[in-house]
This record gives sequence, C-alpha cells and structure tokens, in this order.
Amino acid sequence: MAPVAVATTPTATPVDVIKAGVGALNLGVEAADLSVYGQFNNTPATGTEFRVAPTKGDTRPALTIKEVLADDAKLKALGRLVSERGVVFFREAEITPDEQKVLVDKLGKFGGKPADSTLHIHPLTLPGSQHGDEISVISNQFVFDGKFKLDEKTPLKRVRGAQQWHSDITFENVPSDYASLVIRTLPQVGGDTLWASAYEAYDRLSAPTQKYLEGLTAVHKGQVFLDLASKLKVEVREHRGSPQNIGQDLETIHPVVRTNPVTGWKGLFVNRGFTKRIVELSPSESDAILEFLFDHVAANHDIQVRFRWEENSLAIWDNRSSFHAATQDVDGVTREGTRSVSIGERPYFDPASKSRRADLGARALA
Ligand SMILES: O=C(O)CCC(=O)C(=O)O
Ligand SMILES: [Fe+2]
Repeated sequence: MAPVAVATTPTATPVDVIKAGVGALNLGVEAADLSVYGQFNNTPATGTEFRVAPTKGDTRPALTIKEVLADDAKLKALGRLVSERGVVFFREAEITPDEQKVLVDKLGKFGGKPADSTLHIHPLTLPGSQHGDEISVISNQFVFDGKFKLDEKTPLKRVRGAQQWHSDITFENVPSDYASLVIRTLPQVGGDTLWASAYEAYDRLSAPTQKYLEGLTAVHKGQVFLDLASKLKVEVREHRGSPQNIGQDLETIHPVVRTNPVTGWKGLFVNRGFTKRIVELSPSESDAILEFLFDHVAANHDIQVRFRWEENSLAIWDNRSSFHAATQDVDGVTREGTRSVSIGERPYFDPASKSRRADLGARALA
C-alpha cells in the first residue's frame, strides 16, 4: 500500500533531547557581585539600568560596559541579571559592533548554549553588508524606503504601536538567547523602545489558563521577511547561526510556555510578530486565544518598561523571556542602530520549572 501523505508541519523536539544538547550553565559560577555598582530597576516587572555616576541616594560606584567586557566574572553576573530582569541598560556605553557580537556570544556561552549555536545571520542580511553578516542594521530608512517622502497621510499609514511586539527571530528552529542593540543615529526625540516581561505575562494568568497553555505548541513564521525577500527578489540567507537554522520557509514550532534555562522560570512564548497559530486548537480557537495573549502583553503597561535612547545607550535583553517593540514616531530623520543576536538553545517547556513570582516569593521567605 502506498504510504499516506502526512502534512509536513515540523514537530516540537522532546524536552530531554534539547536539554541533553545544552552545555553547562556557568552564569552562577565564579560570578561577580554586580549589586555593589550603582543601578536601579526601571519597573518592578522588568529592566535594570546601571547608573553613569553615583547620586546622593545611590553612592555606589559606576560600572562600565568596558569593565564588564574585560572581566568574565562580571560577564557571568551580567548574563544572570539580564535573564532575571529581561533587559539591562547601560548609558554612555562606548561599544563597537564587533564588541556587541562578543558580548552576546559570551553571555550565551556562559549560559550553556549548544556548541553549534553561534551568532544569528538575519535572513535578509545581504552578503558583504556594512558590519558583516552577524550585525543587523536597524533603520527606519527601510520603513521609508530611504526617501523620507512624507505627506499628510504618513502618520495614518503607520502600524499601531501594539502591532510591533515580538521577540527576535522566533521563526528559527533555534532562536535567540541574548541580543544587544545600540541606536547610533538618534532622533532628538522619539524612537523609544519598549520591553515587556514574559515571566510576568505568564504570572498574571490565572492558574487554570496557565495549566491549559503549558500543554500547547505554536507555529512561528517569519512571513514579514519572506514577503520582503520576494519584494526585493532576494533569497533568504541559509545557515543562520545554527545547523538547524536553514531553509527558505522560516517556519517552526515552539512551546507556548517556555522555560528559561538560566533562571528556571516559566514565560509566555508567543508573540504577535511571528506566532501564527496554536497547533492543538481549531483555527478559530487559536485566533481567539492568540489575540488574547498578544493583547495581554501589549495592554498591560505595568509589565513593561519604555526606554529613551541617548548617545551611547546600550540595551541587552534575553529573547527567551521578554518581548520588545519599537516606536515608529519619527518621520523626517534617520534613526539607525546595530544589533547583534546570539543563538541559544531550542525552546523547551520543563514541567518542573517554576513561576518567577512563586520562586522570588519563596526566596524572600527563606
Ligand atoms: O528599533 C528598535 O527600537 C527595536 C528593533 C528591534 O526589534 C530589534 O533590534 O530587535
Ligand atoms: Fe527585535
């Protein structure tokens, strides 16, 4: 009998197989204590910012990104902080695009990423691009086709801010752990970036909803980049930072709730940018649940932080446990930056993992 044709939707890899490929977690080992440096949490849910100089209320010395880059003990502590807080900011951080690459790659390695996970090459990065394959240039010129031809309808053509929420490259089989961004050409005002905590998004769901979501998986697709590739008549790049990140379809399946291997905390892992449907549900159920979850992230501004860029500001985030969104509110001027994205491990849900709130609560009581 001829074999029955089976739909070729990729299947999720079992947790044990993924965990077996993950290296030793070294972020807690021989790590420095960064709490001795001036810093504050931007919001209770997410974001920690290092101060440039002591203040009256915070007399601790400043920590520079140069010191961190020169000292593996500090890098390990930074990686843990980024994974716990979702995003960490430095001001007056002079860092080259090459150093950005070293930074996120080392954070990933100390975090135990598989040996064959390197740095992401974006599907639309053209060979021979300005800063090499492993730096994405983030520019509003792409939105304006480089011409800045404005008319009175331009603001009406913008997508709504809430449409921008995503975590990076979740259409890859092996997406990102750490990423860093520096906006190098700045508007005087505008172009802020927002981050939201995926841990807190999970923690703010009721227990029955949490349980329900934990059994589900979702299809992620980089449709926006496929559309752009066909418009520009280019092929998407192959070999994008992992032997598993190949092919032209930019489509994969990930668990809806993901465990962060560094913190052991559960986070919501669907995003409006790339998550297309929940595999186990009917199309209308999937649409309704995803819409609720996307709105849950965008509408709860108390799980977010909004960051205003200045010259030499640096953001470092953990894509496994946070979402972010650009703000398209600058029209006539260039806003341009460099981003480096480390490839981490294949996403998994570990049923033994904890909620951030429960874990921090237990630690506070201990
Ligand atoms: O331009 C921004 O503010 C953020 C862009 C972005 O999504 C990224 O760098 O991953
Ligand atoms: Fe992004």
